[in-house]
Amino acid sequence: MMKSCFGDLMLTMVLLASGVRVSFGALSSSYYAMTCPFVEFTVRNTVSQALQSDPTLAAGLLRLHFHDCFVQGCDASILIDASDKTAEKDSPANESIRGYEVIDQAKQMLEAQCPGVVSCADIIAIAARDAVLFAGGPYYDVANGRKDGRRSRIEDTINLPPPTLNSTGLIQMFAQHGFNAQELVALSGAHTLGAARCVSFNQRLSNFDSTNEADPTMDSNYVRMLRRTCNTGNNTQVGFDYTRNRFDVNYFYALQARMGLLMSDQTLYSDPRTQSIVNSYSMDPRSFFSDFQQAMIKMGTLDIKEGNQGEIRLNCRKFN
Ligand code: HEM
Ligand SMILES: *[C@@H]1O[C@H](CO)[C@@H](O)[C@H](O)[C@H]1NC(C)=O
Ligand SMILES: *[C@@H]1O[C@H](CO)[C@@H](O)[C@H](O)[C@H]1NC(C)=O
Ligand SMILES: CC(=O)N[C@H]1CO[C@H](CO)[C@@H](O)[C@@H]1O
Repeated sequence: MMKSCFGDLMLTMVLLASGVRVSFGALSSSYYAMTCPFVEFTVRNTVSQALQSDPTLAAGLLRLHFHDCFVQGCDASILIDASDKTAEKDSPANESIRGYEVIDQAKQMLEAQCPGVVSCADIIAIAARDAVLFAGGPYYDVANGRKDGRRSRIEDTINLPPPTLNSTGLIQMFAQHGFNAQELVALSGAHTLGAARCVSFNQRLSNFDSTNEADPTMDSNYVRMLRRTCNTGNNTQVGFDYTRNRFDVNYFYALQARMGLLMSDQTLYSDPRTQSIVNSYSMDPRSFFSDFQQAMIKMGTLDIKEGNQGEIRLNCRKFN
């Protein structure tokens, strides 16, 4: 490991004194303290500039981290470009993922400062955290030390939840990654940011369950509004809540008003096992923020590659 124990210790003591979480498994808050001290500063500046010209990128960066971590662990496998279109990002599940250029830009600046030191996986984790912060969400400490993976296969995206899953399916899938129902709801709260394309929910608008009707868990005026909007095409985007660039609890209000956009959103309110959690987050934003922080820290540690299991990519889109 390329870092000084002494410097690490000093920083650890400072962080401990300030009550900040210091390490999680193999990861450490001070991982780059000696080798690339301005890593957080650099990523934050890059994200800040990107969001100033396009605030909707906050959602893109947050989703990028989710899709990275749920497939093969947080190892930047999502970033790989494959000329034969067989990488993770070529999966329909990854269609519409945004923010790749922001990661490239941060990586380029970091390569200039400290070549070959900072992993793309760590950049994604920090960028997602900063995106949430700039959108008005909670700040949490990101521990670093993830290595970049050497595998990115379209078939691995089977680990991502489809938007048509009901609560039972979601609870099962999240349990496979070590999350309970409460963490599922907290993480789904990420949909306070961003939008979905009509293709992701139009199966709910008509002929649902072959009944010729819309999904009965949807508000009927909302159904009409969505049908009108989606007439313009399957790629039309609809925000998950009224404030798509603002990290708040409006997503949970939407679920209570039966205006959850995806089946996988509304089902969290239909199921008694998760409805009470939706209700408590809607009433108490602080508890949502705090559970979201904890769940994001946990998500950021899924299947971390250590040592020889991974590498520090020089270009985030290519294996070394
Ligand atoms: C619970 C299961 C989940 C399902 C089924 C799901 C599914 C989806 C789908 C279908 C979209 C819209 C894609 C499109 O039509 O373009 C989307 C967008 C999004 N998802 Fe999720 N998601 C889930 C959980 C999460 C989690 C855990 C996070 C982050 C922690 C997340 C973050 C986002 C964000 C921020 C967007 C908006 C992206 C943008 O506007 O560019 N999602 N999700
Ligand atoms: C959820 O979906 C599964 C598989 O599609 C189905 O078997 C199950 O009955 C559904 N559960 C509920 C509560 O709707
Ligand atoms: C949108 O997608 C649905 C299938 O999900 C398809 O039946 C329909 O023809 C598509 N509409 C347009 C305008 O492409
Ligand atoms: C950004 C990106 O690479 N998106 C790809 C997602 O998957 C589809 C295929 O399903 C590709 O066409 C997109 O280019």
